[in-house]
Amino acid sequence: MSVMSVGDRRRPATLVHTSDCHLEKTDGGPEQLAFRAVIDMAIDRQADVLLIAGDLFDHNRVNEEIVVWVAGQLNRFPGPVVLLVGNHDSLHDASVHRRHDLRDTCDRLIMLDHPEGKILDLPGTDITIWGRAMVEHSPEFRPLANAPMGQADRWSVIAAHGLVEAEAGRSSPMSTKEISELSADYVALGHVHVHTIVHESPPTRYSGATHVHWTDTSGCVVVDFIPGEGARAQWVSVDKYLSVDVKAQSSN
Ligand SMILES: [Mn+2]
Repeated sequence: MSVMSVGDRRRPATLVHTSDCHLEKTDGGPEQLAFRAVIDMAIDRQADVLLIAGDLFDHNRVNEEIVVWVAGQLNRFPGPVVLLVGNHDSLHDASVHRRHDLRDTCDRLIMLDHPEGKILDLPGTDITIWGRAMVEHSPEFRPLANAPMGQADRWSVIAAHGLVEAEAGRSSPMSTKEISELSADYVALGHVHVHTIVHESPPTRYSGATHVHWTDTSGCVVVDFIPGEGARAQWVSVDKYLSVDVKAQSSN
């Protein structure tokens, strides 16, 4: 169900939802181009919040060069950036996020870094985001377990990285039943690389990877929170921002 009240006083807000950026190489390739383009689009649209729903990095051994580049990109966005980890950058002891804490260089970055879940009230907005940090990508990890009830005076967003309607024994499972019982205005998923509308109420989507190799598309989901109506989500191509040569540029 969606959280809705008569006389909705929540301020309108726009959230950019991306995931599965799989950043690793610093060769100015399609992953870097797409990530940079998502940031440009979010700035252009004056989005209030940028949410990354897991797999920002491709693996836990990425070198410092790409971490520094990512920090530079995130710092270009003027609002809060919320980061959930995924199975490629999960939060175990050898995690890239433990070796290189992006919060050291990104003042506006907030991490959903608690294994049991963490609620964040985002500064300057009426958006609240909850998500559980994945430590091990295993069948026991249930990304939506113990999700809190949304509050009527906040835009409630749930972020999760895993597989909806996974076969038995697959890791990080979520069920359609669980999703339909969530009390939230929007559910932001990561893990599936193709943009997918998973559920209508609450609106639930996989943003898809910032760059999808096999279709050669780059984009993310823009979510507008509209008082009295709820969340209006749309996948947006970032093709028009791809032309700049990333490698030739500094972090700006
Ligand atoms: Mn994943």
